[in-house]
Order: sequence, then structure tokens, then C-alpha cells
Amino acid sequence: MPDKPTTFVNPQELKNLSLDELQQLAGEVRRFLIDSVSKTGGHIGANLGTVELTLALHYVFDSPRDKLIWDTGHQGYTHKVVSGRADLFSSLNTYGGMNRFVSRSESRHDIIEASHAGTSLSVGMGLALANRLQKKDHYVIPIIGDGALCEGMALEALNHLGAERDLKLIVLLNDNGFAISPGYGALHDYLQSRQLNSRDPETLFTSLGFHYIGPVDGHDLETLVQALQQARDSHRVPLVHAKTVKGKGLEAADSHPYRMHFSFPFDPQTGQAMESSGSSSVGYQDVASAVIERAMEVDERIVAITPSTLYATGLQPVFDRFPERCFDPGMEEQHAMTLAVGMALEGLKPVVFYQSTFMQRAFDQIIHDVCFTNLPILLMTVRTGFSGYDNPTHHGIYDFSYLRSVPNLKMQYPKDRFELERMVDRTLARLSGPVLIQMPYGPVDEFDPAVLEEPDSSFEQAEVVYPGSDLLVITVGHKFGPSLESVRRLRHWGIDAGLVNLRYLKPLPEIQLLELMQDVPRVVTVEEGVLEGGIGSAIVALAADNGLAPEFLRIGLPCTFVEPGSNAELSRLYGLDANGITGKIQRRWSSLWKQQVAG
Ligand SMILES: Cc1ncc(C[n+]2csc(CCOP(=O)(O)OP(=O)(O)O)c2C)c(N)n1
Repeated sequence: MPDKPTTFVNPQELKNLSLDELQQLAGEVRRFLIDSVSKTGGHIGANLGTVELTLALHYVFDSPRDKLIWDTGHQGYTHKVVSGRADLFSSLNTYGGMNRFVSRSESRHDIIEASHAGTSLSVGMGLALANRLQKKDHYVIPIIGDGALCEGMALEALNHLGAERDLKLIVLLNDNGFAISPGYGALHDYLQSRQLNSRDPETLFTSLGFHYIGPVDGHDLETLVQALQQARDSHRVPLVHAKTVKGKGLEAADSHPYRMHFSFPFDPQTGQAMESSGSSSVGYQDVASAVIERAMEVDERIVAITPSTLYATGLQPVFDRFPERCFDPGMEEQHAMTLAVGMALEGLKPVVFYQSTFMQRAFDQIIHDVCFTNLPILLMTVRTGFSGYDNPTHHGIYDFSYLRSVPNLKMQYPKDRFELERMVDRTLARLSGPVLIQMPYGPVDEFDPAVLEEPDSSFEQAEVVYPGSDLLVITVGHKFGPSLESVRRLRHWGIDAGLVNLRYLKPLPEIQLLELMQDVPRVVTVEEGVLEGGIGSAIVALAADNGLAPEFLRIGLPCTFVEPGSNAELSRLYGLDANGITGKIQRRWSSLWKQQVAG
């Protein structure tokens, strides 16, 4: 483990340092972060930009009495170091290890959980208003990036905040010009046009009612400390605009397209991700993106939209190839969705591609704008299901439950790359209303290339892999692999287990499912999503509504916030791998095994 910064023990001691000593500490923290995060992986670029800014905050304010609210929370590593968590860094990106974001479970210096962007101003304002009502005199300081500032709710909060006076709240804008990909939009252009030392009083923020302080050099401790001290005594809500450099001090970030916002374990000299990180393997998003690119070659009406998630959606080659038909408006999930509606009204065929968890932000836009108008729009989500070592709120395990009740929306989930290819291709060719195709996180599965040649009449049905008279397993998406293995084991033990790959989640292939369930006494459903409102419950309802009463076993996730972990770790833990699925079936119907032994 790299040496942790020696000068620093706790936030109180930090306040006794001279500015020179603080500067020295900044160097130590930066070296520590590079050493440590290069071994574990993590949000290195984002955090190298906030070293001085964090030290200045802890120097001027009194955390945790004063509340530092880190928007998104991925840039709080220095905050973690100075609040006594340097020892946890070696456990970053391991099961049960240090959170990638700030987390209330880790420290009383972490005021609120985050990981979805744009919440800090609303939470901070709520705290500050509550403090004022309760005559408390501590400060609240939301620290928000220029990317997160474009989020709808951040802009709503700005509107509310600018109208307030005498609130003990200071907005600290951490402006590095990047979201994950380079920033985009009028606000971005405006911020970037403000040069250091500009004395222009007519800033956007002044006219919105803020006391604008800046722009200040976010790596100059003295200036930062002065700006924060000045902000403490303001009648209007102060907004300190700090210019920072993402990846500051890591040469490799200078040539990286995202300034190494996040990296798997990397070589600190070259910035190259280590071989073993597996980051080079083909993901579902890459396959989908290649199909979209091919379709855009022949159909000029297809356009692609992703809100600041190029890194997750694999759309970069499509953006490079068709820049005029590709749109990344920034971190604007709601806008991205309704933007597609406008385009579809004019006859275009939009593909809107999300990291599953962030599409939740656009729930009402899906109902009110996309589905009510029933326009031809292809929605795609990747990281549906478990999503790795991000926060519990990053898992895409609610998609089906919350979208199931939305009229007009069709939903599909392929079992492997070939089925995905066919689904995207086929859906784009005949798109007449909203369709969502879901994909999991991680490298692609490759079961069955023959599906590319499968006749349409059969491809538009669920796939019956094995019929079965003892029980029938109905599986969704990438749960196909472990379900297949489990069914094979059951069959090997003489149990006549069937397997159905559902493919179409909404509407369900009802007639086919009813026929299949009619003659089987036991039905098992397997999904990597919450059971409440999940596929299993949809199939139970279908059977019950049609007078069928097989015994059911629904395998999926409890209604809980699932901890971070790799797909393998979480599948094992929640009984969604082959052992887990087989074990659950065995425990539920042990009589089947007894019959086999007796037979
Ligand atoms: C609602 C939401 N959309 C997308 C993301 C994915 N994401 C995480 S950090 C980030 C960029 C943040 O940019 P900024 O706020 O400027 O902070 P920086 O990393 O540049 O310091 C993005 C797009 C997210 N966490 N939340």
C-alpha cells in the first residue's frame, strides 16, 4: 500500500497548517491518490482536480458541523483522505470495500449519499432553510461540477436559490470543463469563456441573483481560501466559481479523451489500463452500437442521442461517423428523452441510449412524452441488472417494475450478442412505436449465432430451449446462461425440466406462455431485477388471470438497495448463479429429488 500522507491526521490539525504546509500536503495527497488508485482503479481524473479545493474547504470550514455536500460524490477522495479514511483506499473496487462515492455509512463527514448527479443544490438548500428555521448557524456548501450543473434539478435549484437572501449556503462550482466526455452546451461555453482574472461583473450568476465570486484558480490554495472566506459573509447566496483541471498532475490524463475521469487499474506513467482489468472485452453496448451504425448507413432518418454517457453506451464510433446525426446534450436525461419526441414528430427515428440507472430520471418523460404520443423511438439501456462497484443506487434493477405499467411501451431483453443484434436490427427496421431494448453490464454472452437466421415468425416468440413436464424455467436476458446450466443439471438428475428464454417482456407472449404453462405443474422465473412488480409477478398474474395454477417459484432480487459488487459476487450472494438457482429449486421442491431417488 502506498504511504498515506503523513502531515495530515484530521480536519482540526489541517486548520493549524500554514498555507505552505497545506500546499505540501496537496502534493502528498496527489501522489497518494495516483499510487493508490492506479492499483485499485477509481475516479482518478475527477479526484486529481479537487485536491486543493477540498483542502481549502476543510481549512476554512468546520466539517462535519459545516456541511460539505459533494454532488454525485465521485470526486470526494481527498475529502476521504482528510477525514481519516486513507487506510480504506486499498479496498476500493472490492466487495465490501471503500465506496466509490461519499457515503453516510463511511463517515460523519459525508452528509448525504449520492451517485446520481445534480442533487447537491436541492439537498443543500433544504438543509440551509431548515437551519435558518431552527436558528442554527453552520454553513452548507454544495460542491457541484460544471457537468452536474446542467442537470434539470440543479437548474431548478439554482432558480430557487438565486431568489433567496441570508442563507448560510455557499455554492462551490468545480468547473473543469468536462462531464465525463468534454462538456457541451451554452452554459459550458459561457463558463469556458470566462477567463481567470476576469473582472466582468455581469455574469450569468449575478443576474440570477447570486453573489458571484471568481473565476478563481482552483489549484491555488491562497486564492481559494480567500474566496471561501469572502463568501462566508454574503447577503446574497454566494457562488464561488473555481476553475480546475481534471487529472491535474497525471501526465497521462493530458492525452486521454475523458482526462481519465475514471480508470480501471492503470500504469501511472502511461495511463494504460492494466491487462487484467478486462476493460478491453466486447460489451453488449459495443454490439448494439455497431448495429446502430450499420442501420444509420442505410436509413438517414435514424439519429442517436445519449446524455453524457458515451463511455457506457459504446456510441463513440457512431458519433465519430455521423456527427451531424448524433447528440450528446450533456447530463440532461429528461431533456434527451423529450428531444427524441420532437425529432420523431418530424419523421426521424431516434435511438436514445442510456445507462439504465440514469433513465430513471426520465420516467415522466417516458410516460407523458414518449409513450402517450406513441411515436417510433428506440430506447436502449445498458447495465440493466447489476452494475458493478458503483453505488447501490446505480444498479439497473428496477427498469421492468417501474416501466411495466406504461401503455404503448414494448420491452425486450436478449440472451446474448446474437439475439441483441437481431433485436436491434429488426426493431429499427419496423419501428412504429416506443420500444425499449435492455442489456446487461459486462462482456457479451455468445450462445447461438443461428438466431441471426431464425425465421421471423419464430423470432417474435419466446424461445423454447427445452420443453419439460416436471417444471419449466422461464428466464430473462443474461440470466439465460446460469438458468441453462441449472436446467441441464436438473435434467442430468432425471428431472424433466424445461427452459424458456423469454425475449419479450412487454407485452408478454401471452398465448405462448399460457400454452406452455398449461401442462406443467411447476414454473420458475429467473430475473436480475426486483421481484416486486417483476417479470415473475407478471407471469404469475397472467397464469392466475387465465385460470392456471401451477406452483410458482420467483427467483430475483428482494426489494432492497443492493450493495456494490461484481456481477459474479452479487449473483452468488443473491442466488442468481447456477448454484443459487438450482439450490432454490431444490429447496422448494425437494419431493422431486426424493421421487428420483425412489424411482
Ligand atoms: C444523473 C446522472 N447522470 C450521469 C451520471 C454519470 N456521471 C458520473 S460523473 C459524470 C460527470 C460529472 O461531471 P461534473 O459534474 O462536471 O464533475 P467532474 O467529474 O467533471 O468533476 C457523469 C456523466 C451520473 N452519475 N448521474
